[in-house]
Amino acid sequence: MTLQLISRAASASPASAVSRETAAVLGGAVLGDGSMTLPVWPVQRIFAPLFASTAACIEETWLTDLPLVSGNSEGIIWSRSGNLLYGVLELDESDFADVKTPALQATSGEAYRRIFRLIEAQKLPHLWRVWNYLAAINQEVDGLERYRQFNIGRQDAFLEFHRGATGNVPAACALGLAGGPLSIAFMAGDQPAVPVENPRQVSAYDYPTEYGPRSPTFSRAALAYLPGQEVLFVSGTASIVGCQTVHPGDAVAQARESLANVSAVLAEANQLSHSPPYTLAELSYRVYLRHAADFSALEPVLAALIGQPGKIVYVQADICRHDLLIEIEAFAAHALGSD
Ligand code: 3EB
Repeated sequence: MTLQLISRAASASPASAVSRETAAVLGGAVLGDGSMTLPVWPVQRIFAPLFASTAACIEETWLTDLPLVSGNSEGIIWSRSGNLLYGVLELDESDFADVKTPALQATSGEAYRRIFRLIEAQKLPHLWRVWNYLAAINQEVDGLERYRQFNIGRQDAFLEFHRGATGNVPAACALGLAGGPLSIAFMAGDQPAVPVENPRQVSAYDYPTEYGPRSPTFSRAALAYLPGQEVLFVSGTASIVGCQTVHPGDAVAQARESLANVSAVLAEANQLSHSPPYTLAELSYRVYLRHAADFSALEPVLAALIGQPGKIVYVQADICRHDLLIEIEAFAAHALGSD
């Protein structure tokens, strides 16, 4: 079985909708101004300005070569192919407001509980990769930043489902958008992914409480296995060394530090991998920039360091610490030998 990530400009015209290879698409995301026709497969809508793109929207799709089974349960639109499941869930915080719990905390807890119920029912209980988007991520509400509220709900759900909140946790990203619901996309499988950490960074699940009452629940990367293929998900990676933000106010220095962290994660992944070494040049990237004005300075720096500008999608989004200006995530897949 193979899983492949394809990025392309998407247009609003119905013609492009017709030409899509629907049968092979497990799911994906559309990024941009939302003007395109929505596809029929599970799609995460990421309404955010794009850079370096002549298109108003970009479509990222996960293609597979096995038959698909699709469903809608727990409010999750999902599709599975072999022992791989991709799902998307959007929850409005206003539907989960209660007097005791901040709405976002209640909503993130509910979202993850639904995800765990679905993947356990589908007997694909191992979460490999999660993509989290929420409005106003850095805004303080009732004395706590919303990202930190999100973290409480997420960790509660992991613990409630006896998954533990350290060690074997999925690769992830968590970004802020201008508005919209809590949006979570995820990939799950029948086998646990192999978590990868970064020796330059404290594991996020071990962050001290100065970064929030509950730690974020994610690993720095995950290696996961399909029949005949190894896939590598590199989590959102930022300018953090140890547990501290470095180079505050300097987007170019943060970009270099973030890529140094991606390189360190690749080196760790390569120790664990069953395939030839992963390189920066082969990865497909999503790069999130807090400030649109930083793009023209950052783009040549990243293009030079990565060497594959065609495989980078640039998106404007808020990062989960107010002093972080950039976050970089990546994906690659390698064929496995028959041994
Ligand atoms: C960091 O390293 C930056 O909360 O799921 C990166 C990737 C970050 C995932 C998450 C947060 C998350 O702490 C932020």
